[in-house]
Amino acid sequence: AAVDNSPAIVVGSGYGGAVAALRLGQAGIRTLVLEMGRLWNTTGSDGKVFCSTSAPDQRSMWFRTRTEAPLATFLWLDLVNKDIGAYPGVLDRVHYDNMSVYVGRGVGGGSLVNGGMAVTPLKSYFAEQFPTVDADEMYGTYFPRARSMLGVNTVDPAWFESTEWYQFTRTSRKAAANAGLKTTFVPNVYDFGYMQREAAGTATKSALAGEVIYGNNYGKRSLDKTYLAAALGTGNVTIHTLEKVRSVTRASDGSYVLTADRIDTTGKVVETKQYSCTYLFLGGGSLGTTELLVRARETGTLPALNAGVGAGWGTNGNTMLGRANHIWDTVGANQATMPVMGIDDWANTANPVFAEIAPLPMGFEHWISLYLAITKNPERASFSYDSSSGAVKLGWTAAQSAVSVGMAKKLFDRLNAANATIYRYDLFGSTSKVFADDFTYHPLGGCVLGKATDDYGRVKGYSRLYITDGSLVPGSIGVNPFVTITALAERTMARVLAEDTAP
Ligand code: FAE
Repeated sequence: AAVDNSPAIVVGSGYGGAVAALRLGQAGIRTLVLEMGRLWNTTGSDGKVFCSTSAPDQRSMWFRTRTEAPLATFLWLDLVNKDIGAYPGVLDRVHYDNMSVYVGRGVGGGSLVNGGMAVTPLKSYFAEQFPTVDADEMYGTYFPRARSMLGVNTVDPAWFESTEWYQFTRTSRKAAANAGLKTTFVPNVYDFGYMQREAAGTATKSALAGEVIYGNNYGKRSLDKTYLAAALGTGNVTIHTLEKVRSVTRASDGSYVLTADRIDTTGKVVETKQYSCTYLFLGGGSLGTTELLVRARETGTLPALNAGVGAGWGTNGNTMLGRANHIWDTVGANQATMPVMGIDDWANTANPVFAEIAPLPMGFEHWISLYLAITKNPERASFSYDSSSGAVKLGWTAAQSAVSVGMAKKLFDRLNAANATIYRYDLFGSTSKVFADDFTYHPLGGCVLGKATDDYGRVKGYSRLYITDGSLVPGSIGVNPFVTITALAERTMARVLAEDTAP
């Protein structure tokens, strides 16, 4: 097959890939982005790009015949999941032993399906996680650059206090205050001006229509509307969709050679393509990038990759749970899907937890307060290559999840005691499962900065090979991760374009 040559190739179009594509394009470097998911810009028979959360169809999940929503049940009834047709839908749930990982698929990666919470970590914790990175420079230059490019904004506090759509958040805030716990507003990339118009009935509802994990039809500033739109605007960036990079090797002239499978919407491989480039940027996310490199090292296509590749993976301590409120503490039938507040107990060194107050929009009053707790779980796992099946496996154990649960339980036992409330037992499938300890939204690490790469994301053992995504983050960042991933990618691109690509 003919080899298609580009000066630069970017694998994946999530945060890390989008930053790389924009900065390369602006530098005048012709760049090809390879994305395994589809471009989400055409409407289905319902006139919408994304399907609704309450009646999901084939657009919801990546090649599934039934949806796999994080909340499996309600009152132990399997009301939440629906049969669907197999299709390259926008949300994937990747199953490993004891842990499954939610990721976005499509042009924009995780930005298409996530809650939009745009949180900058505590500077001291960032410095603890990234001891070799100049934190002053990050907080002075790259975090502000990332926030401004991502379109981060905050909910109007007066509207927040008065709207029915955030009753659920105010009720959780009150319960936290009763336990002496601090809550804090968190910024988001969803356009809050748009949300207020939704509430006023002057704009089509999206966050106020339950839309989030299967995509937002309006209001969300996903990467296809920000970084990637700007990247295409440079005239130097091209995106190929439904192309999954399968392997990477290096030719004798030092160029990288990629093999990619192009699929159709049934998942059938319709073409296997060969690409080559001088500069290769990996933005396939913690799972995508790590899997590619572990396989490359173990099958000998990039044999000089070091032992840091495949190591240092964590869940950001994710644990989800629900509490049952008293009958007078209503959460409202109407709930916005974009979280705007968290319980911030990170400063509690005995048990650091940051718990996002999550929505559970069911269209009726259910008295449930839902939380996504981010705990300071120190457990890390490694990926390994199974040569008989060709699969890359994750060595995460149930005992490692139990550490996150133990930390979340300490905080919420305290909160329940202060309010004389209890946990919900009916939300996560099997009877009396209180903590969802078997999935994460925040896969981090696998190719940690300074270990698998140098301090700027240059892969050790190879020149002109870079990582720009969540695989650089060492398993934990204490808050929702995409602002950190974006800011680190900005830092990498500034350095690489200044030092490595000069003629
Ligand atoms: P990511 O965004 O996953 O992008 C990787 C891209 O590469 C994807 O589009 C893949 O399809 C593609 N890809 C992977 N492998 C290949 C390959 N071999 N060939 C071609 N393409 C490939 O990576 N974070 C927050 O900060 N705030 C939130 O509110 C939040 N909520 C979340 C809610 C949900 C339901 C989920 C799933 C995640 C949430 N996250 C949130 C996490 C956030 O989306 C995630 O950390 C970032 O998307 C990771 O960015 P990366 O660039 O690392």
